[in-house]
Amino acid sequence: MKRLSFLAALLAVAVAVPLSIGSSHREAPRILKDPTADNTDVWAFTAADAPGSLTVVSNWIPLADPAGGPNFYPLDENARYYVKIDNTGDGYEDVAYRWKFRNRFRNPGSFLYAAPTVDSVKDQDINFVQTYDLYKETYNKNRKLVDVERIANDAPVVPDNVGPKTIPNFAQVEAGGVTSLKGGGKTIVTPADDAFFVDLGTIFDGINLDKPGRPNIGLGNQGGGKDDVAGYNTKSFVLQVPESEVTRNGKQVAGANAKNAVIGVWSTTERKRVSVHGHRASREWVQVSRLGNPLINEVVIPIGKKDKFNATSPANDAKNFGKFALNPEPARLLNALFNLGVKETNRTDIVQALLTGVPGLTQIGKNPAAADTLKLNLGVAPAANPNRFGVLAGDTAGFPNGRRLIDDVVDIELRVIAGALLPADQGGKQIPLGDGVDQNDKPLRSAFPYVPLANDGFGSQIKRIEPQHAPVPQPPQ
Ligand SMILES: [Ca+2]
Ligand SMILES: [Ca+2]
Ligand SMILES: [Ca+2]
Repeated sequence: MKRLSFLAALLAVAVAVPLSIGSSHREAPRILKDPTADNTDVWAFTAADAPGSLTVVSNWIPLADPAGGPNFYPLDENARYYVKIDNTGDGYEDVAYRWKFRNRFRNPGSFLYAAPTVDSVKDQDINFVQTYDLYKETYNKNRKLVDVERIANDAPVVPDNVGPKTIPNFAQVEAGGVTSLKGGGKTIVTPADDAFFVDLGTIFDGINLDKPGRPNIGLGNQGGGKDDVAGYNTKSFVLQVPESEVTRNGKQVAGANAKNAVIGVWSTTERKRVSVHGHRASREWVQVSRLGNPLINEVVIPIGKKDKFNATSPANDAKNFGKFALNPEPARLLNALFNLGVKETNRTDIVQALLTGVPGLTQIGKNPAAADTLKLNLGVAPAANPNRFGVLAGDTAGFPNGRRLIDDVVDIELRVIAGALLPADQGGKQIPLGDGVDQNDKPLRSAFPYVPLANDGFGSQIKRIEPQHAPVPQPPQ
């Protein structure tokens, strides 16, 4: 048991460090210094109340303590925030949605973010005012930008949830931030409770390994985990557009087998790089962060390649990172720790599930690129009774067919790495791995914007640990 404890500690460190906190929160050396540009999770699904539309939730700014005043968590006027869609299977965007923010203070003479009481999203008591334009970009098959259309103009960002004295009815204020889009659909940019849930601290450490009489495979599927993201907010960009806005032929999707049914979704952030040649400065937009499937840059891409991952296109993933998906480090770690006999090499099942797509379900076209985009079949109807294990549990409306807010991607990916998708004669195993956290800490909502309501600053549950000072040594009497 001693050896197991040592290995458990080793694995906890090995996994927890790159995982950091969240699906993609502070995951790479450069982006962790730039939280306003750091995208943390993407969800894409067909909402039960919007069956003919694509719904995307994309979060930026990790681990926002709700009490983080006086400035809270503005989005950056100098960054480009994108949700991108590939509908041809080459890993390049065909449609992209870009948010452009503007900030101002109504009263620069005050230190308050907002004064009591704020009753609407356009209330004059909001001091820090943030608005945005949303642009839809369209690319042709040669990857040339052929159209840019502004589909929302000067829309309000929902203010951060300061507390009940300043904002007595946050839900009402938030509702005013829902903005209709030219071409159909709607969007909102709002603070929200982070819908990602994971037990990091004890993911492999508090999993009943030492319980007498149990084989070493009851790995965390017994519940009892601690959600390390609980209580934190993030900024949620929620976008809901008619399917015809994003499909390759510009038409609604007739069914799961339709040729236009599957799309790949991811988010990116761009910043301007300034180069000075002689006395002339030139500026170009460069990508500083990206995210498709959860946990790829955290646990599949090694630390030395994480910045490169953030800067590159999904179209080049096979060339740049294919070997890391084929031979995933977590498989080796699971074996080192638990001696599970997990297949460590040539994991074409993982490449298929996450990168090329599952044939007949999430594969785009006949010969798609191995690209880290979140593949969604828009023709699959929402499940009447969604299962947090998604496709692994036979619920084909869930991850890795898109990703719903309820999907337990930590447990799913652990089980896939352990061999859940492999045939038995190729090392297939159904091992009940998990982190013991089965759902978000705050309730999801059944209607737009679906994400859990933002935690308020006054009532923040984030525990602060004060530095412990050793007692000052006293001279001997
Ligand atoms: Ca494409
Ligand atoms: Ca949460
Ligand atoms: Ca879980």
